[in-house]
Amino acid sequence: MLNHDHTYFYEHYFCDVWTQLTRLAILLSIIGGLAANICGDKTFRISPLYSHLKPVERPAKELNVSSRMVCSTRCYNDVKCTGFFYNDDGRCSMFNVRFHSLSFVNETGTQAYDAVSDVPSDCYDVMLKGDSTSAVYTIVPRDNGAPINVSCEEEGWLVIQRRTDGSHDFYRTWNEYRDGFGDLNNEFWLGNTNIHRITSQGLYDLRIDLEDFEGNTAYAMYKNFSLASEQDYFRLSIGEYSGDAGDSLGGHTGYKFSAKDVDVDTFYSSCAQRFKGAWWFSKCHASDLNGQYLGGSHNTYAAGVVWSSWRGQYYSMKTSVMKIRPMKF
Ligand SMILES: [Ca+2]
Repeated sequence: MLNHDHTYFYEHYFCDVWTQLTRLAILLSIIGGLAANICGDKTFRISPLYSHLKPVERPAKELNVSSRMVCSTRCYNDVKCTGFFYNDDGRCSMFNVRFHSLSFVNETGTQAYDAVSDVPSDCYDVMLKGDSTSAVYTIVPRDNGAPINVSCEEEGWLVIQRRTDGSHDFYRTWNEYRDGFGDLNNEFWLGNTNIHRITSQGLYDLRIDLEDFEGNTAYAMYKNFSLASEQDYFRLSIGEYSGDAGDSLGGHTGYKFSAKDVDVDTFYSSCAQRFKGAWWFSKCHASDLNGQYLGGSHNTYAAGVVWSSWRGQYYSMKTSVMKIRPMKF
């Protein structure tokens, strides 16, 4: 998990000087008929996911500088710079794209500093802005489409599904799963289109937290989670598993999403109808966290809120939370 001990590196460089320069710039812009905002209110914070890593992609600019401060000043003064990587040996790598669209390799002594964006594109941005509490926030994905209200949890996690008490019916139609339903403060599905939009803007981890009725908990993590578009039936893509709940989702990668009125599974009849759920069914499933809320042990094979590698096919979870965050390398 992330280290909470360090304080965020938080800078407003030469703002007094820049405020005056900005006034001059705005004046010149007005005279010149330009609309450029030369001095924004750019601040940098440590990106906790990216320490001792460097991007594989080439930086927009790479400099040798005398200190981290000089590196941040150079990024601050560059309108396009959205963040930088500074290595203790003096290398300053400036980037014009958000870090979670990059791939990384290990490099000792490097730390990432992300420019805090005014409009968060996920809960990790919300956290970098300084809003660390679990609550509902409005984000705008980087496709600049419609804003989305999302439930954020600590450490930058964005919740895409939650079951807690069986208060909401999850036996729903394709369109309901596409658009999302439920209560963001309790039980809900965020919506396949929303999940597709968010996971299309970078590389994301998926974390699944489970709790049974005996008070035991377990989790599963997957690298590189994304959903395809509706044209491709929100096909599931996930990478490497880790955790202690066992891997009950890896076998579903590459499969399309099926709901009670859209059967695109590989079973001779409808898995969604048979088990009253909605999932990336094959013939049918090792997991179905959108199954019926049956409240613990039961007698119907594969029914319920299922994660078979942890509690088997005859057990329905008390709590299920599925959440995503920019990928930790
Ligand atoms: Ca079928």
